[in-house]
Amino acid sequence: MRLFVGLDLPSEMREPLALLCRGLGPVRWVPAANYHLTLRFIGEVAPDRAEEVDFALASLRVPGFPLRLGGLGVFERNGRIASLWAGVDRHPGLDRLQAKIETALQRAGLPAERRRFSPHVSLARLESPLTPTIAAWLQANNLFRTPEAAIRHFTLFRSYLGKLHPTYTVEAEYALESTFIPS
Ligand code: 3AM
Repeated sequence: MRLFVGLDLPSEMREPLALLCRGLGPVRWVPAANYHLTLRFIGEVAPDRAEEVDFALASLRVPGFPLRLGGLGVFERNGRIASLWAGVDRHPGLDRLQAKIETALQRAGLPAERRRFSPHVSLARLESPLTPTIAAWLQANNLFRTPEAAIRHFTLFRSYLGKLHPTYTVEAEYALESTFIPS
């Protein structure tokens, strides 16, 4: 099974994100139901390894924290834009959660993640040079910000690859501690 750990976005963030996703011609917009913030991509694992992952994640004790999305950006691959995303305000609570997940998964036997944590919410996938239309979209929406929302749990998602979009299902949810790190 193909797994990743992430945040299921609070409902008050989904609508403002969905409103951004128009006006760019032939790009593959991420369906609103798929919006998430990846904390750790795991990839294909056997069911017994998935159980160990679940056990490791369930043992974490991490406080809740506020999350706010803001700004837009792009990831490039081979000189072309591969995705458009909404940025995330950095917060010590988010960084602590990501670091604890990484440590727990390594202890459970997964190889270390080599890529630096770069929190974002993917909005579109494409394969295109930076066209004037994309540049204008980035500029027009760059002041985008969502309201702040309290994060009280994180999620182990299962991903089923599809022709156009993957489908994500919730394998498990893990409550954060009731203590809360304020903004
Ligand atoms: O959170 P986003 O949507 O940016 O692109 C995949 C998606 O990213 C990414 O994991 C998230 C949940 O599927 N992903 C897919 N394959 C990956 C890989 N081999 C990967 N991330 C790292 N390594």
